[in-house]
Amino acid sequence: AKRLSGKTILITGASSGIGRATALEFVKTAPDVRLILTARRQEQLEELKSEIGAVSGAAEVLVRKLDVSDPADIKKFWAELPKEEWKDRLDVLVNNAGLVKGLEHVGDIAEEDVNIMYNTNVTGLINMTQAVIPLFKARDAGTVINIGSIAGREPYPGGSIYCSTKAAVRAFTEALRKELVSTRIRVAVIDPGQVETEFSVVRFRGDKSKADAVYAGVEPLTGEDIAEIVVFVAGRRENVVIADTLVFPSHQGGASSMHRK
Ligand code: NDP
Ligand code: 8X3
Repeated sequence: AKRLSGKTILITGASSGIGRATALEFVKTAPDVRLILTARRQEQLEELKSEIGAVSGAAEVLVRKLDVSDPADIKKFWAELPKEEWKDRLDVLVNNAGLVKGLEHVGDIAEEDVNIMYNTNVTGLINMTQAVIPLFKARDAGTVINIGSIAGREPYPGGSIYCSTKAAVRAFTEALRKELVSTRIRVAVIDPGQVETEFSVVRFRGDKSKADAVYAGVEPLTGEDIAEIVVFVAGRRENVVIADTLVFPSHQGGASSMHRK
C-alpha cells in the first residue's frame, strides 16, 4: 500500500469489468492514489469516479473519454493531458481495453469485426504504450501492465481473430520487456482465463442469454480477482517484475478445458 501511495495510474477500458474493478482495487489499496480513467463510455466513468469518491476522499480521479481503436483519439488524449500534473507523473499504464466479437469461423468473419478487434486489442495497446515509453524512459521508471488472455496461448475454433490479437499482445509485451532490460521500467502481461464481465455480452452483440450460457454450471473469476493481481504486480518493489501471469478459476484447465456441473 505504501509503495502505491500517491502513484499516478492510467487505466484503459475502466468503464466495466476488469478495468473498473482495477480502479477500485487501487483505491482500496492506496487511498491517495491518482487515477486516469479512460474508455468510450464517459457516463460509466463518471459513475465510477463518484463511487471512488465515496470510498476515499483522498483519491484524485481524472476521467477522459478515449477510444483506443482510433489513433487520432489517442494523439488528442495525450496532447490534452495536463503535463505537469498528470503526464509527467505517470507511474503505471494498465492496457486493459479489449474486446471480442462473435465466434465465426475464418471465411465468414465480417471485415468490420476483424478491424475492431485488431484496432482495439493490438494497435490501441501498441499506440498507448508507444506514448508512455518515452515518458518512462525520461524518468527511468514506470510499469506497463498488459491484459492478455489464455486465448493468446491456446487458440480455439471460432477465436481466430481474438486469439491472434492476444498472441500479438504477448509477443509485443515480451519484446518490449527485453528492449527495456537496461532500464528500471517494468513490463508485465496478465493472462486471465474465464472472467464474468461484459465480455461475453459484447461477444454475442448484446444477447444476454447467450452470454449467460457461457457461465452456466461454472464459477468464473470476477473482475476483482484479476484486479487484485494487477494491483499486486504494480505494488512490488521496484526491482521485482512479475513478468507473466496465467490465472484460471479452479474448474478451468485451459481455454477449452472446462469442467461444468
Ligand atoms: P468488459 O467488456 O467488461 O470490459 C471491456 C472494457 O474495454 C470496457 O471498459 C470497454 O469500455 C473497453 N473498451 C472496449 N473497446 C474500447 C475502445 N475501442 N477504446 C477504449 N476502451 C474500450 O470485459 P473485460 O473486463 O472482461 O475485458 C477487459 C480485458 O480483459 C480485455 O482486454 C479482454 O480481452 C481481457 N480478458 C477478458 C477475459 C474474460 O473472460 N472476461 C479473459 C481474458 C482476458 P467502453 O465500451 O466504454 O469503451
Ligand atoms: C477471454 C478468454 O477463452 O473466452 O479472453 O477467449 S476466452
